[in-house]
Amino acid sequence: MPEPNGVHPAWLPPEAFRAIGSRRTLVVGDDNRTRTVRAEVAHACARYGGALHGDRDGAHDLALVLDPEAGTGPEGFVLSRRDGVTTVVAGGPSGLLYGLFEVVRRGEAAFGADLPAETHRPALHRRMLDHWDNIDVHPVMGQVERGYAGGSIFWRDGAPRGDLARVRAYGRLLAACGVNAVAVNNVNVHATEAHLLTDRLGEVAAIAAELRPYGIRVHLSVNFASPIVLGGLETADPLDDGVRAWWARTTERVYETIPDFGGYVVKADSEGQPGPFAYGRDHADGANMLADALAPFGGVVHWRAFVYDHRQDWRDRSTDRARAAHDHFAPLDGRFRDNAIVQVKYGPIDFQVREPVSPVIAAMPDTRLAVELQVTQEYTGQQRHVCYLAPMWREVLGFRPWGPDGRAVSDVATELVAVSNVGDDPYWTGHPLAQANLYAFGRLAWAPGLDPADVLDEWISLTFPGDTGRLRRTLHEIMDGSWRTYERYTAPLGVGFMVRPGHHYGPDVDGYEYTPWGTYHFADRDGVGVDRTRATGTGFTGQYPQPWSDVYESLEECPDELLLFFHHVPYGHVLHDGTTVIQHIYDTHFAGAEEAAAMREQWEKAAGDVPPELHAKVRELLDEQVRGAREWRDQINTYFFRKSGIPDAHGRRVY
Ligand code: BDP
Repeated sequence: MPEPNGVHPAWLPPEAFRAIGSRRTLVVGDDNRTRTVRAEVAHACARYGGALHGDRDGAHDLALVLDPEAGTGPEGFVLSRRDGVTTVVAGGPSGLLYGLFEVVRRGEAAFGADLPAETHRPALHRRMLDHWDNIDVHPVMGQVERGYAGGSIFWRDGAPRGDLARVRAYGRLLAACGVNAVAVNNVNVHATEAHLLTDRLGEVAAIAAELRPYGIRVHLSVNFASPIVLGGLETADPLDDGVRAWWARTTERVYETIPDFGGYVVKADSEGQPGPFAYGRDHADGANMLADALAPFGGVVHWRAFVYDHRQDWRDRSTDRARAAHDHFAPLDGRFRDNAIVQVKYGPIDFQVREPVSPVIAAMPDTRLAVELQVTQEYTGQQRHVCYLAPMWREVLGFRPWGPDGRAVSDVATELVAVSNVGDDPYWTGHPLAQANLYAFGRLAWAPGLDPADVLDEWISLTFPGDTGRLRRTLHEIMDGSWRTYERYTAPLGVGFMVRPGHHYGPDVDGYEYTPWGTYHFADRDGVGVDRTRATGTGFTGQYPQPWSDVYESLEECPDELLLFFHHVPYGHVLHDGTTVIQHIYDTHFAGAEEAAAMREQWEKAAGDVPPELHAKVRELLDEQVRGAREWRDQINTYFFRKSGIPDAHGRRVY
């Protein structure tokens, strides 16, 4: 498919289709996604000399067959190879599309040795990206809230961009990594954006029309106060008949315009957004009211559990932001409708580089849960630093809240959602290597057990098909460990934040320490960390089931990387590896900054393996990463040296 002008084809350059394009392919089926499959194959054949058939009797090398009897579910497919023919049989049209992209991923290997039938099905049934895009340029947050890849691909300066080819190219990229839902606008729904639900719905419909052929449904963030803001009602009380009727009518109109509309996303009673609390109602009342409006049309509401008091008294040590989501939501388990999905951030605080898995995930057995990740790197380098996040997500998805014999997070969640890192940047994601995070999100949502290094390999071979193996080695050296490198040079041992307030880029150890946001480290001359134990702290450890509740409570058993999340300890406290906390801080910060410098050196080897503009862009960003890592190192080390008075055991300069 042709790329919109000036846009990098990311993981679908024309060469990725060479293996298919040079063969004879049969495509059977007739619906919008099969037509997409056919168009993809035809385009590849036009380039590489292969042929597209519709006739089962003709000779072919690849058969892509839609067969409702296949028993694979709507998105699954069976892939096999026998007698010189590779076959994909899919039970539904989206399955055919995913089967095509699986063949693309395998390239020539899909046409080699025989392959016994393999059934592929997504582990998580909805794999969704939340765009925090605004229509207007927000005075503080800009066009895309926490967007580090330029403006929105949907809107510019208050109006639709009209670049629908780009939206379609985006849908194609998402389908190729398995994403099947997109919420198009910011969860903080400002005045202009609220209108997308009613008089500006046509703008959403236009996006939906481009994404539909790629099996992606469109969702909308809505303002809980819409009946007042848009409908002229006096209340938005979820139990009020007039309010319920307004939502029912409005939702009906949405489905008249977009029959396959996915549903609503709601951030309520959080960081200033309106919600049911104003009427003495709870989150289940609010979510169920919207769920009822959506149910007749098969829609769902994603109700975010990111609810906490952002105006807390920092002197009051009994309040704990980490507790908030569980305190609000766990008591409501069992009260949500089947089409109301509670969307929980992976950690209890806010997308930090290291947090324990949110206890809410284990606390709502009778509720459908979506786990929310942040692909946009708000707290992990803002797409100026290389930070390949798949290893972190793999840990989160594989975490077993009830211990080694219990289920994993990926078994408990029914969906995976992430804040998108895409914008109108030519490379889509600002940092060209941040594309790998977007790709990995989709792949892990499809198959949470995938090895992050293998996913990176997939992304590399799809994105740089000409590579002889040298670029792959370089990228693995740079990216495999980049999350841990980022962790090393930023806030230590799970304590989190220490970022500059507002924009959240770069270090400011005390930036949030005496503010109402609830993100504290409590460093003083004797020690650092947040006491969240039941014995002497906020009691947060009690929100976990066993064995984690006791593991986190115990100073001896608590994993080092989360020590300061759960405990306030003296600087001389000895970690499991025998180093003290203060020495660990110095060592990791020196190491992290050195690793960043090594990444920049390694990238030099890639000159000649990637287009020169891409090489130059990444080099420039790595320069910034090296600068940033040193700044973090120096501020963190100096801060803790001054607090503790304890010098570095190796005599390095820490002040
Ligand atoms: C925080 C972001 C803020 C978002 C909020 C959210 O700083 O911009 O509005 O998360 O998830 O991390 O709603």
